[in-house]
Amino acid sequence: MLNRRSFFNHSVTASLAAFLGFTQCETAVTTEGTSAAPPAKANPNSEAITPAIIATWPHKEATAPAMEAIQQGKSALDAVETCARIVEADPKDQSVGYGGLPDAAGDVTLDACIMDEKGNAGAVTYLQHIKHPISVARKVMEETIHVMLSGEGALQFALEQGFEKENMLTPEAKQKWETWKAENKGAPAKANIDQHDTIGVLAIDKDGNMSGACTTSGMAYKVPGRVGDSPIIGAGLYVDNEVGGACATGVGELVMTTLGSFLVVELMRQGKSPQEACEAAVQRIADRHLKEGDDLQVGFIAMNKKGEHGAYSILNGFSYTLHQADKNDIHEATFMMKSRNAE
Ligand code: SD4
Repeated sequence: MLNRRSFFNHSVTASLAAFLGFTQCETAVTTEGTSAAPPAKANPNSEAITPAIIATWPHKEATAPAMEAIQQGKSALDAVETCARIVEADPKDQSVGYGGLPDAAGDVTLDACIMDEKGNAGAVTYLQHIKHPISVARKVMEETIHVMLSGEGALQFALEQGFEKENMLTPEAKQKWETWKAENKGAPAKANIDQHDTIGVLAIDKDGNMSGACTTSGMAYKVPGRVGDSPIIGAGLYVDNEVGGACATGVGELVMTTLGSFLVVELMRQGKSPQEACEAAVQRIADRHLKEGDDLQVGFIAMNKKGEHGAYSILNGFSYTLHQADKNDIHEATFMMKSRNAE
């Protein structure tokens, strides 16, 4: 397997890296040939920071072990991976990993991405048969020169890395898909508010460093081949260790076309609070994409380097989990308008 080290030890390293503009890696090569990434910038506020984890949707069962990992000295990157893996393995969560609802053809295809405190990123899209796409995404980040692998290539890479091929379609998910097929006569699913439960998670560790992860089985009964926002760096997830991070959930098409999570982080960089930044990003989506009568959901969570957080969605019903200062609680996000389906 060609990894960052072997690639950059190759004789064409300098010229190719310059040609391709690999800013992520070019400063990482030492004379010994090791591939240490540049150190994360020291966090000026680290003394004031307590570790924190924020995740989309009610996932206390996942944020608790992730916080435990941080308290034991693990990094924010380890914590977000821990959190995402717990949800990926849960067959009851029908929007993530094992147990996720399939596409229109009955195939469970998974999307995930991860970002560390140095700005490195890894992603997989349209990955089948692997229970932990978030860990494959991390391997892409750490073991290859690439950011994203897709489909069959991603699967082959995962198998080479020692991941096992498994069936991701649970009997419950299969049953739902069969009912959908019978009722919809094969028509593509409409994106509505019931089909979202993607986990996006951000963490601040004891050193004050931030990382993030996002993992999903995507929109239920999607057109085969469809990839959503969740594995797209800047759309489903973005982390800048100097500013903060953001994650998205909901109708991926709306998030991808506004690069929603990047937008939230850039708005925080410009001085907005995490809450103001989430609200402005939702407003941008509404201005650009929403038509009268649309009932489409997008929710953002954000956290800045000070550990301040925000959450906001288009429609009511979006919630998030915040684990901070010994409290691990679920909160309802504020929203722009009520769903037409709301009681
Ligand atoms: C997607 N954003 O694939 C994801 C869907 C989602 O819970 O949030 N599902 O569009």
